[in-house]
Amino acid sequence: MTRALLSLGSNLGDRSAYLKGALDGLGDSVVVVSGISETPPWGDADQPAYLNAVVLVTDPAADPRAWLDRARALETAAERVRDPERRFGPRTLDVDVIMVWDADGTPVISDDPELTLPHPRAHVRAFVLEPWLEIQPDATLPGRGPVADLRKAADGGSGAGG
Ligand code: PH2
Ligand code: MG
Ligand code: MG
Repeated sequence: MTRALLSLGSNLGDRSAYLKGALDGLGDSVVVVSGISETPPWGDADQPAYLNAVVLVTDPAADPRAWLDRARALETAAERVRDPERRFGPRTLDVDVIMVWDADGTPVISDDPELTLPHPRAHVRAFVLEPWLEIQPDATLPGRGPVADLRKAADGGSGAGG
């Protein structure tokens, strides 16, 4: 049994439908979903506003790599086109793995460049911290501290995307 916290974002096309498609795709793995909020773009300011949410998921077998594969499959199903010139540009669907907990509830820490855990920029992103607090008010980000404190320090606007 592993759990993961995924962040969902969309700022192209029918944003609500893309988020709903992702939640449907996660199916029985979904434990709890935050509300969906419209947020100003981080990173490249020159793009439409996002709809963002986070979702806590669980699976008897999924390891961190499997969560990443599922995230990518959801993005592909949403017809996401990757622009190599614009890493933080607009997208139909972005699914980021923010945290993974192992079978006994211990957070997985990893510096694997393909899947760094916890997500290396989660602590400064209001669009992740705010909905996370909503579903886990006592959450802590390993190495960074209580999510409630991080949320107070994070601004809602500019910052590195990804
Ligand atoms: N994702 C990005 C870049 N900027 N801004 C907001 N508000 N929400 C996002 O999900 C987001 C972003 C690239 O992943
Ligand atoms: Mg991503
Ligand atoms: Mg992202």
